[in-house]
Amino acid sequence: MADTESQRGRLVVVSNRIPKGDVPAGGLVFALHEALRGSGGLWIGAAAPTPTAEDGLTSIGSGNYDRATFALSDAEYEGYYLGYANSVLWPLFHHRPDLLQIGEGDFDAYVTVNRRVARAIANTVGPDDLIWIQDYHFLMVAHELRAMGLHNRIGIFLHIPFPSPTDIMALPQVAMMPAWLAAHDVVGLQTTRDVTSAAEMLRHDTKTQTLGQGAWSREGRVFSVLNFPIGIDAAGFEASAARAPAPDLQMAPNAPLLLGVDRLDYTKGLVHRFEAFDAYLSARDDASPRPTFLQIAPPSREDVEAYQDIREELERTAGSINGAHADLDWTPLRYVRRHVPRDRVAGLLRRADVALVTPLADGMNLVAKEFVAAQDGADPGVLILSHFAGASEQLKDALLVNPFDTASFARAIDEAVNMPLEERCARHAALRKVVFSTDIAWWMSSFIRSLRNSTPAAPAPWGNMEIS
Ligand code: GDG
Repeated sequence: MADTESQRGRLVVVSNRIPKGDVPAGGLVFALHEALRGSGGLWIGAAAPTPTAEDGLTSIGSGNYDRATFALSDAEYEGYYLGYANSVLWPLFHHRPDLLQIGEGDFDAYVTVNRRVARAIANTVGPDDLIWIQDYHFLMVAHELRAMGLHNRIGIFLHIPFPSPTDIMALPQVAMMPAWLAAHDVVGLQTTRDVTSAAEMLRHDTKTQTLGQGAWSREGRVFSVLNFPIGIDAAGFEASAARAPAPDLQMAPNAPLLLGVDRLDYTKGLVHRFEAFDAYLSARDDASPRPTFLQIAPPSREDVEAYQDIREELERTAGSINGAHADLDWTPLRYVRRHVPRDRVAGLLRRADVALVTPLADGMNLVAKEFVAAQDGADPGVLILSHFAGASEQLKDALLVNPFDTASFARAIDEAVNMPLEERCARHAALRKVVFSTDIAWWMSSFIRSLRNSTPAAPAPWGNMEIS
């Protein structure tokens, strides 16, 4: 970030996850680190849970910028993180209201943690500091800050989709949502689809008026809801993929490699993907080179029941596909349920002939962009991308599929495996242009510019919300 910007107030970033030691290369955490390294400022994130939690921040590092954690008790971790954030907001925002687990007391824990974070911010910021909140863990923080009388510019970026107007009705706190959003100056979403869903919700709120062009007004406050599609460190990822050692997969030299890389999450469409691969295997010409589909799926949120269910279902499906198609010298589906080092992921994304990025719902999906950056433009692989990934709004030259339609998904795999070089090159060149021109630096500067240019929060009669 330019020096002139840094002189206009500190950047204070809040995210649930914060690196406690070395900052891992790549990903959002790395991007936030890079931004703060340039501008200076403060990064606040959650500490590991302990039996009891006090207010305040604990410094965990300083240098170009400071890092600090807020405390979480074991009970708050259960209620705020596993409960309200990941068993209510996550499924709801990913169009899965059937998976909601509305636990008694979970929302109270969410309120407690959001208030603690807000108090910590209020105690540390100066009037010109910019506050940038990340994601669904902190939907109420800005509202709390306004209640405390803060007039700073506050932005939030939601990394996940915005729920549809019908799904959102399943949220017990739906009536509070417009006030939560209106407490920010800029609400950043991934796609225009998300902006449309948020607009639908705001239009139904009698206290909110549209001002056009993404601007809204509610009880005297003006705020914007805009989309800022997140990108990757495209040049950095391209370089690390190019220098990664070729993976030793023990495959026949001309055999196609299909690759999936996802956190093990029910939103990522892994079972549907396995079923489409099964249908493709059943229909393929036996004389063609035998493909391998490698799925890397490190577990996440294992304490949440829905994640245990999807893990069991995937294992059953993988077993039955290999049972039906494997031979003495061929395992068509390789399922690796563990975290793989980043340089090896980059090497695999470079080696892959086809990437399967087929979530049922996804804010953006960075793997789609990483695959494009990793590929060799002279002989590129093919990206199969779900319509339901936010990335599909930008990456229109991928082979776009509906993951629920197994037969056409299987045909797309066949088309990808057999696509002529000329078409692969043309599609890749178009995708590469998008991935490099809207990279992570572009995303950060677009958001921060929009936040800096927003109207400063006018003093407003801001009462504490009633929580029953
Ligand atoms: C949320 C939104 C949005 C995966 N397995 C391994 C590994 N990964 C890396 C990938 C990629 C990242 O994790 C996953 O990013 P995604 O974007 O695919 O998905 P979420 O984690 O769900 O992220 C999403 C994102 O926020 C950013 O706004 O795009 O929609 O849900 O970078 O490469 N990395 C390593 N080993 C693995 O086994 N090293």
